[in-house]
Amino acid sequence: MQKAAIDRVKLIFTLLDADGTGSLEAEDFDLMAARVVAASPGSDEAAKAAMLAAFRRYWTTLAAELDANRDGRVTFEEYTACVLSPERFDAALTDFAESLAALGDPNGDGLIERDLFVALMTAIGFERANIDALFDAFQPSDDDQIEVAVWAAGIRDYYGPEKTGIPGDHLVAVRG
Ligand SMILES: [Ca+2]
Ligand SMILES: [Ca+2]
Repeated sequence: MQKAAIDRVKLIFTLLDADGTGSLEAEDFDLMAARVVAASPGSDEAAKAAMLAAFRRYWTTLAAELDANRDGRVTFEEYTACVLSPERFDAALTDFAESLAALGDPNGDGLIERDLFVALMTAIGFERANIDALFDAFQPSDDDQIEVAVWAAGIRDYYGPEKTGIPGDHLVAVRG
């Protein structure tokens, strides 16, 4: 696994541990889903329900595949298996990426405005400067919007062990 992928995985593990216990549990994913939904007041109930369901499904899949000792929590050592063999998580990762991306597009026009993108990513825990750098890397249009499909693909790439020099690396980069 490339260093870039390891750095991305370390960062996302730290953010996914929303309650700071040092490992991932079901509570982390409910907490994160609640934060993201609270940051998206423009989304309708169906979109919010889909987001909650996507976070829970993500946790269920992670736990089923990665909680090797079945103690109800996934440690960092257990978590790294998902980037070592991403093919095992293909369906769950696609669902998660598409649900998160869709939440940024409450009016369903296939585009995401920067303000909402920042709100969502801030809720997950990323830093503002890194969020803006990521948004810019997705090549926003003249009216400062990115395509939902581009973001969904970017989320998937983030977990790709062989990926380097991708937009998602901006989330890891030191600010300055
Ligand atoms: Ca936790
Ligand atoms: Ca475990």
